Amino acid sequence: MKTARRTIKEKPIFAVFAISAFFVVAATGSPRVLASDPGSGDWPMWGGTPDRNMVSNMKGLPTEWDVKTKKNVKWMAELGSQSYGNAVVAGGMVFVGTNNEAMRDPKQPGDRGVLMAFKEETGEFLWQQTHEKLASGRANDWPYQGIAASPLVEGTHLFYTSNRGVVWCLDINGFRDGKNDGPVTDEKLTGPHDADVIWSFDMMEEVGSYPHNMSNSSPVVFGDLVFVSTSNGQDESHVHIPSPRAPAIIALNKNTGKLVWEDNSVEDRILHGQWSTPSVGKIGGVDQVVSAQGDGWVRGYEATTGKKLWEFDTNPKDSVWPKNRNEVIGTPVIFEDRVYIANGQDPEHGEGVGHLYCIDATKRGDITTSGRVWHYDKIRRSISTVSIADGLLYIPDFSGFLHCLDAKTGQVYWTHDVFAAVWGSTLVVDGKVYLGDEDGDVVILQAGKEKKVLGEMNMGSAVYATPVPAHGTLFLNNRNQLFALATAK
Ligand SMILES: [Ca+2]
Ligand SMILES: [Ca+2]
Repeated sequence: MKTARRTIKEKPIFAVFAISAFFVVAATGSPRVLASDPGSGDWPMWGGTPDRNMVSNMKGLPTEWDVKTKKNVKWMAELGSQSYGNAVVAGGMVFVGTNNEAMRDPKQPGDRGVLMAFKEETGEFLWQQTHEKLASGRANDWPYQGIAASPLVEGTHLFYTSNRGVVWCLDINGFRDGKNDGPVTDEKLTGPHDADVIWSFDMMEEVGSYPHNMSNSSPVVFGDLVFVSTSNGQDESHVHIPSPRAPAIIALNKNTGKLVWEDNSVEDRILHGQWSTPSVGKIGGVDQVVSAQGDGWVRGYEATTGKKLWEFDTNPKDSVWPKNRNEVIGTPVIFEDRVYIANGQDPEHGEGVGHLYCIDATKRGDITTSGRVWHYDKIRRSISTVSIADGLLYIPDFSGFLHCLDAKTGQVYWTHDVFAAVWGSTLVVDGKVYLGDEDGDVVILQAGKEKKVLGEMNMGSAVYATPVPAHGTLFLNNRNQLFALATAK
């Protein structure tokens, strides 16, 4: 195996999962339609929309800024020391996961996972929810990793997965609306900066999940259901699976938090952990939830019933874990009846070979062969999520190469080396591709078949997140700060 070109700092993985994007196109020669744009100016979930394609119709986002001189920096808010959750924007607020090293409340001290809410316009801190670490330690809840999932906001409700493997539904207005929303009304902390809980679902308790190192799934909603991966995995021996009967994916009623369906097709074949995050979209006329799981397979389910429709193995049959058989950490992207997904490994495992696929998800059963539209093996291990815009697909790999391919054929047009590990994913907006890296650089390239670098800015510390566009502002967190970037008027 090739020696790592980049220094992989000491930290496990999980967090990323929340980090990626996409776009699209157009049917029939009509003007381009970016079907994956949220359409509201908000960015209410990981990926912006349930198909997780990180593309946006927004115009006028900044293409240059300087975090030192504050040029085009609208505001900056301090986060904890490690921030793997990706920001989302909705209801005039920005929500992001981090740890408790920027402690906002002395009554809630020590290492915790923290979800913070800020005012979108000013960066004013509004409220937080914190979670102590699990007593089982790094086996299930790695120190200082904080909240590693991206929240999802629908109306006034916010959903996310905590470091303790609990799915939470909160009121985005907290107690600032003067009302304790239920059914849960017995919160211990009810001040203006505390979270108002609506319901919670403990995946370790309720479905027996044993998260490997961290729970990180970013929820997605369809109808009355909210879907998450359980992160069920191996224990610290990296051999034993304590909970082989726990599901890989669950569907909860979004109003009550009650379990509606679950699936465990993986059983005892988990290679390591399960850190991918599900997507939802209409494929071949059927509303599907698509989930990449711990055996390196991707599975599609009928969203409302949980009926398994298809499954696809992302590894060559002769591959061997962990040498060249991979897990899947990036998020599946759904675009025009196809599913796009790359595989890779925990960053702690370093670099290695990877695979990127375009899958025809209208097929049924084991579609590893029948559903393979194309396969690209020039990618290295990747934990990123593709973006698709104007017929082109963009995806970085963990070795730091950004690949631009024809989305229909898999033909490669160009690659670009950012010379640092990439945990996040691309955002395609206004004819440009934005991508951050572990050295803290954000590169902006021209979208299109010809490679052209437009600029590069450094954020002051590692960027594991993916840029998020909302109302003309670009929100981006580095390891410990959240920036709102906008062209000064
Ligand atoms: Ca409330
Ligand atoms: Ca409440």
